[in-house]
Amino acid sequence: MQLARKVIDRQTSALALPISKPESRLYMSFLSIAFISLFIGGLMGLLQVFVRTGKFTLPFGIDYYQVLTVHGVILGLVLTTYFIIGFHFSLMGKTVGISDKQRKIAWIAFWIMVIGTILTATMILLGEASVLYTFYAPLRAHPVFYIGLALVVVGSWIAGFVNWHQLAVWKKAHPGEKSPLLAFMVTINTILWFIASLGVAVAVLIQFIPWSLGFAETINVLVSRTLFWYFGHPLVYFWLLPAYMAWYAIIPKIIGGKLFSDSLARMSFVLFLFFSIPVGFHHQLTEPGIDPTWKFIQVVLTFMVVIPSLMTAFSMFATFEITGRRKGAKGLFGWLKKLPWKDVRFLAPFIGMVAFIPGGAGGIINASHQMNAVVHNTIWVTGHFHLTVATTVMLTFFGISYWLIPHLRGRKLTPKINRLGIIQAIVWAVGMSIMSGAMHIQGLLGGPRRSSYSEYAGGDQVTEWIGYQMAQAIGGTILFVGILLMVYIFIKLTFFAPKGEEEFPIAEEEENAEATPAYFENWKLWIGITVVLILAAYTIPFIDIIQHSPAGSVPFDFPIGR
Ligand code: HAS
Repeated sequence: MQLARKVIDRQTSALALPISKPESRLYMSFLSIAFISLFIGGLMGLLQVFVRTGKFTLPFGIDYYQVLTVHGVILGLVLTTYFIIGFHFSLMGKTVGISDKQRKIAWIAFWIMVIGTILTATMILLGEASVLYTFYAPLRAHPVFYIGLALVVVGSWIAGFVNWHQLAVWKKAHPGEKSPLLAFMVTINTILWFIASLGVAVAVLIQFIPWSLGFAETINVLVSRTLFWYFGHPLVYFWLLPAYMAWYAIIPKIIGGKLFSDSLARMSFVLFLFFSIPVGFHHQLTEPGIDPTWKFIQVVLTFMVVIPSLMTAFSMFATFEITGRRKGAKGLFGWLKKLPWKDVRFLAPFIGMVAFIPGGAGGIINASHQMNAVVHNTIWVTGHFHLTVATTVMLTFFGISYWLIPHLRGRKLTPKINRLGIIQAIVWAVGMSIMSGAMHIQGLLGGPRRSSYSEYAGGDQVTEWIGYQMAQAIGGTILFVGILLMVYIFIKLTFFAPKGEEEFPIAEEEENAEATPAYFENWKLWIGITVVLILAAYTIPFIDIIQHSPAGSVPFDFPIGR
């Protein structure tokens, strides 16, 4: 059955809801924490690349791994989660609305997350939690570190529940209508987040907290890592999907085009929900204690999760070409000239898309069992995620900020800030190409990841790495300039840009678009299939892991003697 397209489509920007001042305050609070995190995390990154040249030592006895933990936690977990939740709320507020009660609960979510973040950050800064963002057992942190993380997750769940309620209220008021595309996408991403973070919540509550409090002497390392990666891989799609929301539903409007296909966009999000969770073993391909058959099954599922990204690439090319040709483009690639290269709202995410071509290809290499043996635990992997999350996702988030922040603040994106933004995006692309390129090559030469400067007792192979570490320092310094520019732009857009109205760009569907099939609203079906896939991929190997695990590990406290 097809849903009749009789109703006004909330997708269209002309009909989108206004955002009130109290709403803006809520959304901006999330975004502000994201930008503060960008500055702190970026500064830590700069220190790291300097240390790894071998020419710089951290002052005041600060430890490299403490700095690395701040960097990973604050950029990988704090910046992303706060930006995404702020963006999710803005999209929901714009398309389905938020009631006063829902907004109040959203504030509770915000404060729980802030308290959790402060607790976790304090422990890292006190040197009680130098366990990196993956907090792999048997490295042990102070219990407060884990409690803080648990609070961040709980806060994010509450935010997700509010989003679900927002959509439910809207659906009740609009019986028979399809949910607005962006609200549909936010709902998928919050469901994905909720199901995935159950894994890390179980690990933290049942394993890490009792163990770090001394109630349990040992920890089952393999179980904890398996639960972590059950969460850790969907986590990367929780980062990616908001970028895809902008690519599908916002970029077409910015370039003067239309949404290519509402159904294709929804389908790709549904596929992400299905396939992003039952694939965690591809992070554990070299881990002993997991039957290779199950690793193989999860690798096959990993290749399935590539498909929605390929659908997205297809959709973006189609949007660009159709829009360009409508504007009179001729020849095979003439449409490229018609894209708004001087509009930072487009250029920054576009560079992100281009970066995802090598970034995604790198992911496919990582997922291939034999090639994973070459790159696992090398700095190649660090290069991979600096292309994917730190370029594709971040540049798209920056692109979003150029219109979202002035829209929320009642200000304008001026031509001057636009120009500065273009410089920022180019600086980022140059810095990241140098840094991430050097990381990829050094990884292929065997350079390890998660490591401070070391000559490893002077092996020949190690001397090959030094030049690449120097290149990483050059790239990292250029990137830090990019961070300073971005923080400056954020402050300017928030407080000093001229008052005015900035558009919240939401693309409309093509006039003659096919109606979106009604089954897309069948949430029970999507969640049911997701659960079945997870159970199929995890039940037997998990029982196997528990039954055949070696003895648990006693804690390792770092720095030693802590
Ligand atoms: Fe990954 C490790 C596999 C995507 C992030 N990944 C990581 C880690 C992070 C991360 C943080 O299988 C490290 C975790 C740790 O600390 O240990 N990854 C994949 C695969 C994909 C993938 C198969 N990763 C991502 C994304 C991330 C991310 C997205 C963040 C946002 N990854 C792995 C594996 C490992 C791993 C293993 C473990 C390695 C190990 O051994 O430790 C896929 O989703 C990629 C599919 C993407 C594509 C690209 C499609 C291209 C598009 C752009 C189109 C461009 C246009 C513009 C339209 C197939 C959509 C062009 C226009 C022009 C005119 C040119």
